[in-house]
Amino acid sequence: MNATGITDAVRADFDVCLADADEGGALELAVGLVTSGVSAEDVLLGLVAPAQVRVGERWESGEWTVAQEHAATHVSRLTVDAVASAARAPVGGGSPRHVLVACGDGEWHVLPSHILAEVLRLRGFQVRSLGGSVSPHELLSDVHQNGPDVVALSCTLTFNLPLAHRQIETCRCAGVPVMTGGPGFGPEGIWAYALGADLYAADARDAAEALLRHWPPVLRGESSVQDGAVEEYAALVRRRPDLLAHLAHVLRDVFPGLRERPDIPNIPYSSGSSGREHEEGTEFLGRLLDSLAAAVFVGDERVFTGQLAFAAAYFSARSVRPRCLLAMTDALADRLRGSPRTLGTLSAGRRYLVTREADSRRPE
Ligand code: B12
Repeated sequence: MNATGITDAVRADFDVCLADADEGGALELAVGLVTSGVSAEDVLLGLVAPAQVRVGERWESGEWTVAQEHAATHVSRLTVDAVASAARAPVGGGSPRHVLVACGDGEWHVLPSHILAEVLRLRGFQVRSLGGSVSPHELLSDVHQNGPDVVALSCTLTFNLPLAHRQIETCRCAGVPVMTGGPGFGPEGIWAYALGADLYAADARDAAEALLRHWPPVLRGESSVQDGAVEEYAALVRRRPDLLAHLAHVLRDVFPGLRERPDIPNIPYSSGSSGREHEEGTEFLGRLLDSLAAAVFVGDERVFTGQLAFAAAYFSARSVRPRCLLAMTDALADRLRGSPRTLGTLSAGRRYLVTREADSRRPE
């Protein structure tokens, strides 16, 4: 039991509801906590949010299928809505504080921003929520139409950072400060500040408290993205189709066995894989390339090594030796000789993979 009154047993029961896609059970449990006096904020942040992290772990480890993850996330989404409406609306006082909540371009992890929006509403903010993958153009037109005091931008995936940069710049050019959050912005929001964000908060509670403390938010961020990095990033984006085709070719030679594995996205083959498998495989390789590009853009190799860590764990959990990732970094380095920042990032990726492989061979 912790200070919120949410016990480990309650958490375990909620996990079972998610595993069984038991909407009724989840709602009864979560709303029951609110009616018995636990704050809605504690239920959202102490029950639903950590349960979603466990959902991700079960998917990553291969224990759950994508369909199970979708069903569980749907139940969490319903729970967030029910908990928010079960809580008493705060009494509004003074002039309204307008927050526009949006997900980064390409970002479909909507639930984190949804939880943030509800927590801010519970704290008395007026919130307008735009949902998943908002383009800079859409964001700007909404900013102009609705005049928020601050934009709260959510990013879960690091490879979306260059796109988040465009949104941050767009809002700041319109004179509206940007608060950022989500694991995509790195440890303690390090990459958010590199992209010029004005504020960062680690979770929805910190976000509400920081805004209340520093109201009204002001423009104070400064982007440290370097021109040379933008040039190399742009080159990687331009060459993406060609690099993807090259990677698919290299990996086919190194790992012909991947074709026979229905449990992992098939690396795109010119023949032998269905359209769907081809699409998934291309997406998988594309994410690695996009992480490389994002790392170069932000100027931090950890954006790339973090994605390699995820990919290696994903393969290991499916009994595939992550050596194909090493083949990939080498193949890319071979093609990208004229790009010093990219080469430096690939070398860091290679070092990470070699160390990981050595560690995994070491007896416990
Ligand atoms: C549900 C889910 C999905 C759902 C999202 C549905 C939805 N409507 O949200 C779907 C199916 C769409 C999805 C897709 C993908 N996902 Co997913 N997903 C998840 C999962 C299981 C839960 C996400 C979540 O709700 N977290 C709970 C929230 C509450 O936590 P949170 O992010 O920490 O949010 C808090 C703070 O960060 C903060 N915060 C968040 N935003 C903001 C904004 C501001 C301004 C502030 C101040 C604070 C703030 O406040 C929140 C509340 O306190 C995670 C696992 C995980 N560890 O999170 C994987 C996870 C994020 N997904 C992952 C992956 C790989 C993908 C895909 C690439 C999978 C694929 N297609 O093969 C795609 C990418 C889609 C895309 N382009 O966006 C990986 C990412 C790993 C990585 N390094 O790349 C994860 C970590 C799973 C894993 N362990 O492997 N996913």
